[in-house]
Amino acid sequence: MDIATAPASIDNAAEQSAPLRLTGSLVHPMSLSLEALRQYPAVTCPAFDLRCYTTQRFIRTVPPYRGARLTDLLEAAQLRNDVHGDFKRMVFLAVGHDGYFVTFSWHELFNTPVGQQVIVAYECGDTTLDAQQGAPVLFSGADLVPAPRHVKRLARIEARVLAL
Ligand SMILES: Nc1nc2c(c(=O)[nH]1)N[C@H]1C(S)=C(S)[C@@H](COP(=O)(O)O)O[C@H]1N2
Ligand SMILES: [Mo]
Repeated sequence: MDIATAPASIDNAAEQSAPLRLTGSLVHPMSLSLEALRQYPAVTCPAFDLRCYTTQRFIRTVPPYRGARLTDLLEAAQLRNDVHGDFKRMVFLAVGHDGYFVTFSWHELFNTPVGQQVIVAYECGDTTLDAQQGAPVLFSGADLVPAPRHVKRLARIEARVLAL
């Protein structure tokens, strides 16, 4: 019996089906499967060159992503606004399964053109993405250097109100 590989395959199966969670300062925290993401209006972004910010290394040209807007998902989950002005101090963490994470501010998402191009993708070109291919992928299409806010295996979006 191969006792070394059995638990690993169970963990792998669990992670494959793990839904994207929307957590934190929300009226309706949510869990969204790849199928559930398809219930939201689909947007397609242009193909782009993936380039690392740190090294400036060209990684590859990525075909057009198709997915749901992050702002549409957050509107469905409804942001809490417990204290007047909370949105001014609200940030969002986009966390990958490996612990890699990046941030967005409320103003960036809801009050600049950047937010209109932040998508949670489940298709790339002609390919439907599964977890092994990195789905769901968070992608910020207006960024000058796209790799940092291109989060593979997105696990969680957390809304937080910052305090001094
Ligand atoms: N989940 C996750 N996404 C990530 C990263 C990571 O470490 N984990 N690194 C980012 C950075 S800094 C770069 S340069 C690219 C690397 O893309 P590649 O793994 O396809 O080469 O992925 C981005 N997305
Ligand atoms: Mo990078």
